Amino acid sequence: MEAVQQLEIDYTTVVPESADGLLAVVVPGTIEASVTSPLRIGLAMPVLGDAHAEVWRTDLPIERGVDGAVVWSSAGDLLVGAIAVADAGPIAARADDSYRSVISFVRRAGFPNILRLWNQFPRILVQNDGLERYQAFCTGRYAAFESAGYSLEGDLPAASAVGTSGDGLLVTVVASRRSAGYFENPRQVSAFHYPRQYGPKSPSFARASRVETEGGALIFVSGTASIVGHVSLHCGDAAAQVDETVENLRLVYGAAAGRELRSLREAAGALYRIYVKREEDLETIRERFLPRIGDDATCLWLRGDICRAELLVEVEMIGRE
Ligand code: 3EB
Repeated sequence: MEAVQQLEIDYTTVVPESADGLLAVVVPGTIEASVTSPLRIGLAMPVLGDAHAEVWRTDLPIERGVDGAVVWSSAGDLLVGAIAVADAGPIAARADDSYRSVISFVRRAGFPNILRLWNQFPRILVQNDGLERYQAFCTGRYAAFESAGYSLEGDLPAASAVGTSGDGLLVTVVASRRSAGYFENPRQVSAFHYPRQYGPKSPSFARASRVETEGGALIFVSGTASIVGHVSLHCGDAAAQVDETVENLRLVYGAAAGRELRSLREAAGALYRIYVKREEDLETIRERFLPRIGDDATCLWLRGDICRAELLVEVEMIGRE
């Protein structure tokens, strides 16, 4: 008998009609999170290439619900939730509100271990009152984690924060009943230890997280870019940024997998989301990136703004061990 799969993620061009076995679908388009079956998580970013939906399937019975502004779906030990809030007033306050809601919800629901957060909001690099909106977002996120009792060092989930062309803040969460492991990259300063020059409060995320499931370990690698130490490298050079990013992914994935990878091709069946800042760099980035990953890997290419102006590409991964 095949092992029960708690979570399988595929890409399709057509969103399935039936909700059977669908934990969530991540659909490029407007930001939306609703409890219409299955949970539909909008991506306010254009897809570069064939339009694909990311389909999250499970063999386990699914529960779905709404809790305040959080819509959610769970199967076994895993829960997926999303909260969409209007981008009114300061982004720091919206980040603080939405994180408080998410953290309190996952705790009440019995899935207190947050594995992964995706943050999407527009005008990420626009300055307001001397702070970029991304930096303001980081202050609100930090405040929410702090007030929830996080140590903000070694107990933070994997994440990404990407600038969209939509409106509103969308936060998506994956959380577990089981405790998770959190991992860092030996050649990068942990984001939660970035120096003050990157903003008044450091970004609250781990480089990767890992949880055991019925079907093996699930690994989430955070948005990863051309950063060594805490410094962005290869400004203006998309191909060189890909090389640096691939090296970071290889090391972070290896840390979470507990084995050294000679190349990303050894992360069998991994899923990659690639955020490209300027569409004119797409071909350069594809040609450089695709030979570095396995033939069995799956990619979703999106047009999104990266949270440092000089970064042209960011890549995140989901893997199984
Ligand atoms: C970096 O390594 C690039 O603020 O949640 C990557 C992943 C980045 C997550 C976040 C930011 C975030 O600092 C930017």
